[in-house]
Amino acid sequence: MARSVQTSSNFRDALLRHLTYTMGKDPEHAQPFDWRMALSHAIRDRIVDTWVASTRKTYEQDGKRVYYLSMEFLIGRLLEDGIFNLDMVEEAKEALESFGMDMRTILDDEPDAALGNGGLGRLAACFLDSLSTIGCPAYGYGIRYENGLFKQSFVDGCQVESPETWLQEPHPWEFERPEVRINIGFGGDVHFENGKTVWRPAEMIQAEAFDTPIVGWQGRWANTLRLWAGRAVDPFDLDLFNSGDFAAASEHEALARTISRVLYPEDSNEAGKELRLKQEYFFSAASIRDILRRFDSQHNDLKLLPEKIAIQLNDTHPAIAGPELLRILHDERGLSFEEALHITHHCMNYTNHTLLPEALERWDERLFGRLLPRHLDIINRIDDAHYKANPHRTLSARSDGQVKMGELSFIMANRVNGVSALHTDLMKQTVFKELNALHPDRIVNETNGVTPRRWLHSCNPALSGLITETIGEDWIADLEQLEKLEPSIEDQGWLDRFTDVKNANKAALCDYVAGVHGVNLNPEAMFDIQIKRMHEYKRQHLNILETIAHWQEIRDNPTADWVPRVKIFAGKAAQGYHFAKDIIHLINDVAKLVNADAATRDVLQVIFLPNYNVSLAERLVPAADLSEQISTAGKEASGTGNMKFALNGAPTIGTLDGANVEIRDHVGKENFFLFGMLADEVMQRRMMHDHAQQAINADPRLGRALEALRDGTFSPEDPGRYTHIADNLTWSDYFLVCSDFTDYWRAQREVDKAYQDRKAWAKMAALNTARSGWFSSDRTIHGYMCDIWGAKSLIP
Ligand code: GL2
Repeated sequence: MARSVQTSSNFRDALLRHLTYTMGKDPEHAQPFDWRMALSHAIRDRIVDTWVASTRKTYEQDGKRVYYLSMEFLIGRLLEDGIFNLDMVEEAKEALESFGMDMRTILDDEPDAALGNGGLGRLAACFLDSLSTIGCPAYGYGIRYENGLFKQSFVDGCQVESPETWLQEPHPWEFERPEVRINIGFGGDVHFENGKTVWRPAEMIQAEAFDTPIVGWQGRWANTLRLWAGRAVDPFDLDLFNSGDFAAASEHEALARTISRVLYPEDSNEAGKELRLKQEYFFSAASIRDILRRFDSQHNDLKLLPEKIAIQLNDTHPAIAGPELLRILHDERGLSFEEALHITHHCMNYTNHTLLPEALERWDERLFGRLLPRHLDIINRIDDAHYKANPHRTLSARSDGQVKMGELSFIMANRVNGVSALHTDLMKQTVFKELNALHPDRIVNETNGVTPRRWLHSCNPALSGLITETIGEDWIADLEQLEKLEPSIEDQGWLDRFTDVKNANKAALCDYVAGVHGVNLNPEAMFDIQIKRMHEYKRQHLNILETIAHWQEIRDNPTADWVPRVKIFAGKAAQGYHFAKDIIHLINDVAKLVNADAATRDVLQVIFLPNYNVSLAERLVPAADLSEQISTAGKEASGTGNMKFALNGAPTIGTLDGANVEIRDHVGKENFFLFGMLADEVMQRRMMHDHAQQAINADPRLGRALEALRDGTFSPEDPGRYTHIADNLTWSDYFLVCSDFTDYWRAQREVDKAYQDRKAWAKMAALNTARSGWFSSDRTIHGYMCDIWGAKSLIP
């Protein structure tokens, strides 16, 4: 006891010291921003102690290091994460309160670091947390985008984008490393000189490192997230300046900075843009140089590389790291091509995150050759070597004038993994069918997971508290212990407390929505939530069509015993994805009409919350009653939102797609609302030319809902606004919204029925929590360490 009072007063001193000497403010005049910065620095100091010790230990033990290369790290806010991981919640709160400050206000002042689009980037952030919790020596490498994912707002129901500016205020978590600057070349030509191949780039951009420490649970280990920023090699031309051409004088700097300026906002969908390829090479090449420099500081035999390092390519975005490592080993370090290829192959691994054909990166070889002429030669040689061993044209990383990054990654990698059992199987059957036949042991599965620290302990403190009181706190780093909750679920008193937690979380969400958006939600209603990127394959339009049909039915019979629901949506659409933006507009228009309808508003409300990000997810997930995971089977590689909801006690309504399959296996089929076609049925159904019309003819509810889109019910001021959506669904419907509608409707009515029995529902919700322990990213990372990296924890 005495010790905790002591630490607490020490921490108060630390906070005051940073407020005074780091921020130069007196408590009397300090603003929330000043307090946040002071608190962040005080917390950071503690993290740095662990960080330094972890780095030292890695050098001493010469452990294998894991390098996670990713274009995206959707880390969100860091202060709350740091406080929770250091187990300093009470100390921080008390220290702030002693100055009359409220911790929630201070935590909410931090901008989200939105350096990612969605699941892929958030998975990378969960992995960093797990790597540090487990104590596996690891570095995340990525890009320090000045502008993260755009901010979304609505004007008359339409999505409007504005730049996200998280770096406008000082960012307290990073350490600039001006001594780590690496020149990265582009373009130019390739010469053969004195028996050696030499690439002379035409343009150089400098990559400067910024490090953020990532601390694991209980502050036992901390790894580094190293992000690269673009800088000019010669930032300023004094001659031009003196001659009066001020703009041209800084042009180099401006051009170099564009490389780390913005995150490309396409999710699962890449266009062959030159700047994107430059970004990919920029951060991959800087990372490879850095990895080799660290290796060289401890070793002098390159053959040891595969024993000492494992590189994970997060999708194909960093795939060029393979040819780059090979180039350095062969051209600069003098290894034979075969030896360089052998070493590279044993260091590289590749995670595939999507089977969508438009998302499998391909580059026009003229563009590629213009930017990276030597790499194109090397890819040809890699391809030739592979072809010699396995003469089969379709396996090539180059064909039809394109460089195919998926095939290249597969050929280069020692292990290739999918992100859920179904996705991995489909990978073997479809995109990598032939390559898998040649290398049958290369593909492995590592089903995704989420960090329980952020996605339960910190975002849902009331539930975390109840769990800890029931089974102790070891579950936080060993999530499968949640199964120990099962006996308590049989106890009505305990179940009532579980329900109280959910109700309190819903009430908090209602307060937030009322305060920020001026909309009063009915806290008694079922909170039915679909939050994720907007995409046709995720089928937000299936959800809103069913909502429309349900609304029509309620209007037909307003006095029936309807189960009140609040339908909550959130998610961003890529700027150029017009159809997805029209679906947002439609949902907002439906919300406007339905929420104003006196005949239905007590039992049905619809809301689309703007600017979905990690922080909003942290509010929504704990307050959900029902999780919507309704993608066309075979299209969602895994999903991770589905895991967060189940963990926080929201049963899923979903298709057998991605990790839903494994979630249902774990929570039990009686605790999951299944509907829809299976992946192979989807493929077959698509062969029928009139699948949509057949479905419409068979279900008058669907026909009526589509008719409401056509007749301008939701857009009387512009009656034709949604005709194209109705037409698309009637005449094309690639994602089979119509074909799955009737079964979705059936499953929704089953949900209604189940929700009416509140005790049974509470049990179902609690079983979802108790049985979701397997979906921890700690389990996933243990899988990578064992099956892919051969890496070990350095925490004793
Ligand atoms: C994604 C998949 O679409 C998603 O299903 C998966 O959960 C994540 C993480 O593995 O990866 N692939 C992809 O390109 N994005 C994803 O979110 N953007």
